[in-house]
Amino acid sequence: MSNRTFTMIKPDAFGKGHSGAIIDMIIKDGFRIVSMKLTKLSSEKAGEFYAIHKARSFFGELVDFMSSGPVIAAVLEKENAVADFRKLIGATDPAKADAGTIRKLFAASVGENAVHGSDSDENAEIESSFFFSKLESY
Ligand code: 3AN
Repeated sequence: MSNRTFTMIKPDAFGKGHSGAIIDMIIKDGFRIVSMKLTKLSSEKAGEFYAIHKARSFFGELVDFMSSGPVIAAVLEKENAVADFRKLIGATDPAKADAGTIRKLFAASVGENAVHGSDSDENAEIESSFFFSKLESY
């Protein structure tokens, strides 16, 4: 899935009412929304999504947080999507994120950091399939 990435607006940003502003930034940065949905992860599903972090000390905290409220999942399209989107969201730790990035503007901490962005084309595809069984393009 070249030129596509996967994102989630996390429960902190959704709960604080930042979803509209974040989606606006994504569109204005030139991404096309291929698919999008509002959903809520069970702790089981959140654990599955973040299975790669299972051994990390923050895993339990991450699963609890990601299943604490609704998320907006989306597949986005743009040339160089994965890298460009990581640039738009900024560093994992909002304190280290560049000015004008989504995490700098809307994230509170490294744990509650407003948005997810895939870190490779391969993971973008795996993560998209986790939420969308069939991708329809409009
Ligand atoms: P990114 O989301 O920028 O790719 P990763 O892959 O290192 O960052 O971490 C995945 C998620 O795990 C982060 N988005 C964050 O929510 C959470 N996380 C990472 N480090 C910590 C930490 N030290 N404490 C709590 N949560 C963390």
